[in-house]
Amino acid sequence: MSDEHFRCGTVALLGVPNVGKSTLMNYLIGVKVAIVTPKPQTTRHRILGVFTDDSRQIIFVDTPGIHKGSKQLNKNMVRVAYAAAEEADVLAIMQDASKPLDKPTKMLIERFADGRLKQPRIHILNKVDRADKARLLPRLKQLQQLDPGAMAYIPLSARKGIQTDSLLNELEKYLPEQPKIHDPDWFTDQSQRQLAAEYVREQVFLSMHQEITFQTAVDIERFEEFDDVVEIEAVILVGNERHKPMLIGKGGGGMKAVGTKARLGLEEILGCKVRLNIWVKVDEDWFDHPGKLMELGLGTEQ
Ligand SMILES: Nc1nc2c(ncn2[C@@H]2O[C@H](COP(=O)(O)OP(=O)(O)O)[C@@H](O)[C@H]2O)c(=O)[nH]1
Ligand SMILES: [Mg+2]
Repeated sequence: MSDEHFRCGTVALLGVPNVGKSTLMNYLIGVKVAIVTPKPQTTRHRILGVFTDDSRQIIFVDTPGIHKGSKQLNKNMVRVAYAAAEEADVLAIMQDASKPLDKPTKMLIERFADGRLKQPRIHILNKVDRADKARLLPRLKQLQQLDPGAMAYIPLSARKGIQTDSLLNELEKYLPEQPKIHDPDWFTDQSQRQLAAEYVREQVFLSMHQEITFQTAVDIERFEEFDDVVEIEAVILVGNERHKPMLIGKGGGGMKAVGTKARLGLEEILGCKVRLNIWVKVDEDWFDHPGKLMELGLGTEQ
């Protein structure tokens, strides 16, 4: 295809926590660049995932879910999501179609439907693999009433890859005609170091209770590449002394399981052997300190 008709632009993935934004982006680009867990607020910062084929390059911006929360970390996360929306060419607003439309989702839709942001809006009804088919049509109608000005309403399953091609084709229509911005081999803005931190955090999120995961962050203190192995030293920060033994587990078993699973994932994405050492450190209330958040890459300037 000649460059003349190539389309390239950015799509902000927006929605309340847990609707499947990160799952969708990973599925579309074919690599897990954004971690996924059943816990809300898994995604903490903006992550780019780039899909490229012969005729288009779609730069997805995965965002933290838009939610309420009083801590500085919550506020930063929501700010990051709105900033991504302002800069995007298209807004993809996602909801979980397997559950009744909840109030936060409704408020979010209304907020974008007011037209303050001029970009075209496409609504995604995710998790249709788990949704009651009879409820889908009324749900689509309800959505059309909430946001009659949207360009499309697309039911799909990010996990199963159902109808995701329709989404790509629909998104493409609203991207500017311009040559690709990124090299087709480049699929994310996440550094290997960031991926390492996120893969460890994913395992902590999967194994621990939500009360603990919110207060957990991962910092990579050393990331060193050798010919056939990458050595990584990771520190898991917990916000409370009580959480440390819970995380480490009996005889260190909890930590060992987290380490093994994170290492296997990293070996796959980095394509080489990984030696991973993990330490746990207490840093009281790190999630409410703007300076500490900046240090961890969780400030608003990202
Ligand atoms: N059944 C089903 N589950 C999904 C689908 N997409 C995402 N999920 C699950 O929903 C949870 C939240 O997904 P995630 O991508 O982290 O949501 P995010 O917070 O919006 O980024 C995870 O447990 C996913 O496996 C889907 O299409 N079908
Ligand atoms: Mg996410």
